[in-house]
Amino acid sequence: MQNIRVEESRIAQPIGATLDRFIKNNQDHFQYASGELSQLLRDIALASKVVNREVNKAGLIDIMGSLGSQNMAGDSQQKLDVLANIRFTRALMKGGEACALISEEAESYVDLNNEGRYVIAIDPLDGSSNIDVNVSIGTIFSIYRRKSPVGKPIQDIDILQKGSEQVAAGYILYGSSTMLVYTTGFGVNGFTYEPSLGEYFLSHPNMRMPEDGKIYSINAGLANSFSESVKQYVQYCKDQKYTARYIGSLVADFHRNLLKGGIYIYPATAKDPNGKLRLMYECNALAFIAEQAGGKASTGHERVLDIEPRNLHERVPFYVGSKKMVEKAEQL
Ligand code: FDP
Repeated sequence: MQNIRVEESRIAQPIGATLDRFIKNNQDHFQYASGELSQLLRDIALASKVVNREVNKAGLIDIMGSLGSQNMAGDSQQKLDVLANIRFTRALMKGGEACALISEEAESYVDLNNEGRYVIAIDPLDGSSNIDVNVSIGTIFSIYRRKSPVGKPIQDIDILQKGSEQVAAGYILYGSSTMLVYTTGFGVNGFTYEPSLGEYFLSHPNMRMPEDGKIYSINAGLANSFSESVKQYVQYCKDQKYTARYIGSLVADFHRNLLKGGIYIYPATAKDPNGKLRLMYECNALAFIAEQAGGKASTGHERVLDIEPRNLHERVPFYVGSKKMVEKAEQL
């Protein structure tokens, strides 16, 4: 009897549209040949399921730990970082819609298919220092239209585009559940992965970031090397009795603040005078999502999406989150 009730209540749960159906139903919003972008999003979702499977078995097979090498950003490469990079590269290569891939794990961009119309920038596995300790990690991606003619080799103008030129962006959070959150410039939607069905289902339609919040996320261990203005802002947060929360996984900290309201800051420090985070495959995507959800993203001085990138692995100070909190930090 008890079991029947449990089953009945499960059946009664409303279940959201699958990611595939949602993408299909919403593709008319998109001003270009929409089927291609939809296919790209599906390729990314598929690769994320494979990565999710690997992340979930990480303690059981020998894929944790460092490779002993460094990536382009100078971070120590983890086995799972490299594996995730291979999974996403392969999915995008096979899909055929992308002409180039910019990745945290590769010095230069990867040429994919001259017939492809899209350029992808990706951090295949962000928060790598959390991999070994079973703490949430993520994938971040940006999608751009190429500017040079299709069928010809890609050029710098295709690669070094401003964040405001993104046509879609998203992230996957491998956390207590796995979620895919994305925007194509018409709001932000979140999907939760149902592992037994192997599908993402719409669980967070039309996500909005609270305009103000009470959570601040910053690595307080670096406080001695913050500028006076950042110190002042942190002091302001303490005076307001805000809550400090720092997971040290950008996607996880961002996602929490998106849902609950808050600010994430990675400022310039003595060690990293331009901040630590990478413009092209970390900050731009999250800035686009934040703005689409009613939040804000800034370097402290300018809108992140307005920055003209000078190179693939450029770093910028990053202030992202609830609009009023970012504005306050900018004022100081
Ligand atoms: P990680 O180096 O572990 O990959 O993207 C870099 C990043 O993590 C972010 O995910 C995270 O928010 C930040 O760096 C943590 O840096 P600190 O350890 O310097 O705070």
